[in-house]
Amino acid sequence: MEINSKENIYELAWLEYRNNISYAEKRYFSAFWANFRGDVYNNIKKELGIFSSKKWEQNIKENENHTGATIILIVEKDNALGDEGFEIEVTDKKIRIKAEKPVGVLYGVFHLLRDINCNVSLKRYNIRRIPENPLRMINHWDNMSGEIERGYAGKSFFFKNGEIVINERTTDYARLISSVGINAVTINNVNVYDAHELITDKHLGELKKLSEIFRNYGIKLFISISFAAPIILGKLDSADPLEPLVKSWWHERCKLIYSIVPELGGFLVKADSEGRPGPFTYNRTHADGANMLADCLKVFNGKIIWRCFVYNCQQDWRDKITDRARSGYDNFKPLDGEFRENVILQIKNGPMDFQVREPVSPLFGGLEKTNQLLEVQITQEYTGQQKHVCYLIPMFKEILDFNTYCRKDNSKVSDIISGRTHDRKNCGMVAVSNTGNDQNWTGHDLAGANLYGFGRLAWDTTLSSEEIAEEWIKQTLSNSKKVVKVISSILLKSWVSYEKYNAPLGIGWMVNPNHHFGPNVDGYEYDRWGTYHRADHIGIGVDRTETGTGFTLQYHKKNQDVFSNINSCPDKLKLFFHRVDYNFILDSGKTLIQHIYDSHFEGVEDVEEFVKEWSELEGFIDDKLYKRVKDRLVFQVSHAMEWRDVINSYFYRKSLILDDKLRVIY
Ligand code: GCV
Repeated sequence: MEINSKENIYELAWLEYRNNISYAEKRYFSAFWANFRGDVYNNIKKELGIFSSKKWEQNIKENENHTGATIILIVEKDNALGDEGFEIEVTDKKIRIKAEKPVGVLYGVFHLLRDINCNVSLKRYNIRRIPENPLRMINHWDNMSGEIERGYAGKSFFFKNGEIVINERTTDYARLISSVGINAVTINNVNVYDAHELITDKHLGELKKLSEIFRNYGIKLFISISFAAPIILGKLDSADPLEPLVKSWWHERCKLIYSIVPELGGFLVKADSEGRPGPFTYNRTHADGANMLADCLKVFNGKIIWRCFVYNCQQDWRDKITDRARSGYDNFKPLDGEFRENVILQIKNGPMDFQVREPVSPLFGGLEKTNQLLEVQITQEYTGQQKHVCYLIPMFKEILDFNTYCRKDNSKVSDIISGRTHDRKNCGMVAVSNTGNDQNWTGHDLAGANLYGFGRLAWDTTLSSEEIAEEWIKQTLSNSKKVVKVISSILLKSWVSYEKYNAPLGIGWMVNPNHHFGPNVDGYEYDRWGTYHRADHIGIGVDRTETGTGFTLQYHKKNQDVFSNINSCPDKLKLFFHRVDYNFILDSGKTLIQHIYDSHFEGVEDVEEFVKEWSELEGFIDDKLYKRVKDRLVFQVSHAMEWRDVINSYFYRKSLILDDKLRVIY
């Protein structure tokens, strides 16, 4: 349901601050005192006010004397806390939140409010928190028309009919993402179709306003730009990054932009990818392109975030040499060390494109002298489009925990992107947003857990999927034990259940081309935009080892050895790395074909179980919410059945091997 802008009734997701009058910490929330002032201070004051009144219908006032129970907010030197860290200490009379910068205090306040909301006891509460990843970003794929590419939660709340929209929802959004520690956001699509003019006089005034709203919640505004802007806007006949006219056009443009929007964080660029313009047209490298822009932004402290999603999207089916999985590494590894310090390479978690299961991109661990940002997707393009429940935090945890073996120690993905491995500061995590103008922000009510969870995980990658789910449920839906238990159980199983009825064992891509919803085993096999599984009557998969495309060689030795041997390669990725016969025996002891049949039946049974579990919540949560989720789960069952039947029937007809259990396979 789209929000009704006239009534301005927005659900505030995990910032609803449900009433809980009896709670002991109420007494601290009648007074506060701060030793600093400014825009961030104003937001902190507002936040404390909203919390106090929503939770306890109580006013909180600034109190100079701060004699009684008071919240004390302090900005003071403490180098170890850095720009965003904070410390909270609770005594009988005071809650003291200290940071180096006002934004650290803001994060501390959000942390405290979260803990109170989750019923964490404030007895002996004494904590220090510093974010693990320097950059914690959200990318929106919003077009200026108001449509969202791969958006499943309504229209954009940033754009409408070619204009920037700024209203109460903008601030609500800033509050939401700031409260989970997000500190950067791009508002427009990386495919810059209709947003060339964002960097012209026409929109800079509005961008300035947006950047200030975000700044006051500790968030840097970024925008996506087109590499061809000198041609489109400047009427030059080239966008060659080494061409003096092009360089000076960008210099002048950046001066103009920063004269009006001095707070801008920088640009995000998708170049030479899926038809987007880029340096390849001029026989230049991605380093040439990114560095030229980085030089323009350096004086303004701006950053260039440059995507590594570069591949041949028109691979002919007869071409068995090209391997899309190789392309990120092939394109960027040779440039390692050539990028300016204010360039950050944004790398998708896997070498393909946000499939339900992929190995980690070998660029992590491959690049050693380049700033890196891990890109994940919380908009559920390939994971059920927010019609299926699919809690993605367990997937992100696996990615972060992957050991690249690029060093003896500190060589997990989480070490690399936090800067620990290579001692870097311009690095972190980014997610493609799952939000829109739907009243609940994310279409599927349970998809809110992915937005919340991404922020929490980007701040602290050691948090568990269980902890994050529990926090989100308690704040957003209910503190009741039963509700927490049922919804946690559904969320925590949902990714693996989705995987069970999706494309098997890491092969990916068995979706309908273009919109990517629903099963179509040969959709991309016969599409011009080809990505191939090469199934025949004997087996399926592409040999990506040294005897095949050589993709496994892009990993460090230990991983190479695991992935390139069909027996040591984990089942869950077997079909990503190997061509496997239907009769091959997997680690589970089953043949490949029997695994495919069984997992697809199991996947449906899992979702049927979700419906049963959810039904236990009738009367325990808001009725409308109960019904909305129930409807989606019921749909999910029928869609999972479609997946099961299409996939099983395809493999049965290819292999002509009967299911051991003789279930109905069409
Ligand atoms: C924004 C996939 C998606 C595209 C997306 C692209 C990207 O190909 O289907 O919609 O474009 O990834 O990440 O740039």
